[in-house]
Amino acid sequence: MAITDDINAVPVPDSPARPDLSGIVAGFTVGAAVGSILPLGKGLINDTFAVTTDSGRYVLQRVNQRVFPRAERIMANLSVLAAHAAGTDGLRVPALIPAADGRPYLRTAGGDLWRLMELIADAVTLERIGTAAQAAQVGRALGRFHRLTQDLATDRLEFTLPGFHQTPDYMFRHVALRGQATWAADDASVRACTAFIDTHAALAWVLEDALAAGRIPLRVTHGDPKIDNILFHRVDGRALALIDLDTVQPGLIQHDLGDCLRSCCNRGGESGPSGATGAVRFDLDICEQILGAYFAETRGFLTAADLALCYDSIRLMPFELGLRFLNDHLERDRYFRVAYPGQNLRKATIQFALVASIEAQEAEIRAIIARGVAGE
Ligand code: GN1
Ligand code: MG
Repeated sequence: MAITDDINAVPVPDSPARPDLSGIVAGFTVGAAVGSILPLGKGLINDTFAVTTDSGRYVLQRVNQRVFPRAERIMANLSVLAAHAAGTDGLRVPALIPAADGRPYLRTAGGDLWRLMELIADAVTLERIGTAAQAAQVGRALGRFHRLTQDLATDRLEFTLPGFHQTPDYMFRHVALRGQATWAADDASVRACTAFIDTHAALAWVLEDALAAGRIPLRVTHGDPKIDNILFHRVDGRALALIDLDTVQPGLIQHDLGDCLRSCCNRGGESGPSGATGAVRFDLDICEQILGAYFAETRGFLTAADLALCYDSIRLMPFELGLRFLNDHLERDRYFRVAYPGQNLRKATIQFALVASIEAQEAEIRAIIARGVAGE
């Protein structure tokens, strides 16, 4: 199928057969006997494994080509980012291990694309934020990423996922799906979601309008700074790196900030606590710690227009993800990996409940932003 820039299109499926993981690792220049290969992390898009060999530990990933049909762009961006980060403190870019032919990836006969990366030592991910210090580390890490990339010209980076955070596109898709997915029309949860979307439609345009009007610029973004994508030092708890760099591309830092907060301030997690979604709450204490540390790193280059959009970014990103989960449910789970049918719908409901919690605490959140900006 043709490669396309349409984010909603679904080209080449990855081969369904169970891959020969040891054979794949042997195709890279690790030059050592392969020991264990175990699933790693909870990513919804790529397949990820931790590999142990005689010479060290690595991360093996099959890039999901339905989502990233132009994976070579990811590799190009990683090289630019690694060169830019070289010698700086606080932005670690995991090194890619070359395949036997010297390329930074390996393509199997079936067309799958694999890459092998160094595994950052002594690093752990957190299931959720447990302490104020951890929250501050998150804000610091994201702020450093933005600070260290603010002098990296966006035209040096490729768009790995065109349209990724263009919320209006997900709205247009949603409107089309309402007409198509008649099988879901009577479901009470779907109806509750669509009613919520109808009352919030204008929100989808808030950042795109600001960009189009020239009020905020495109900058280098991570694209997916959720809690699972932050590595912490196993002993001292410092944030060591932002990982999952596939979506590093020109974008709006507001997307990153909103996405980070929607992930970290939702203590129940994306799949929610067992039981009612009424318990979903946006945690103000975590928000305050993250923003305080984030603004401490980014003071001096964020503009008044950037800051004025902060609150709207915080409610936009869970809204966008809710839309994306719901759209995927209506498309019968083609994009996000699901553990059971209906999980995307449940996750959509949780994201919309998070938006509602943010809106119920608007005054407090605006006060937190003001304090963070002032450095109080
Ligand atoms: C996806 O693959 P993973 O889990 O890192 C998604 C993000 C979502 C996230 C929600 C390329 O990230 O945009 O916020 O799930 N990545 C892509 O958990 O769509
Ligand atoms: Mg990701």
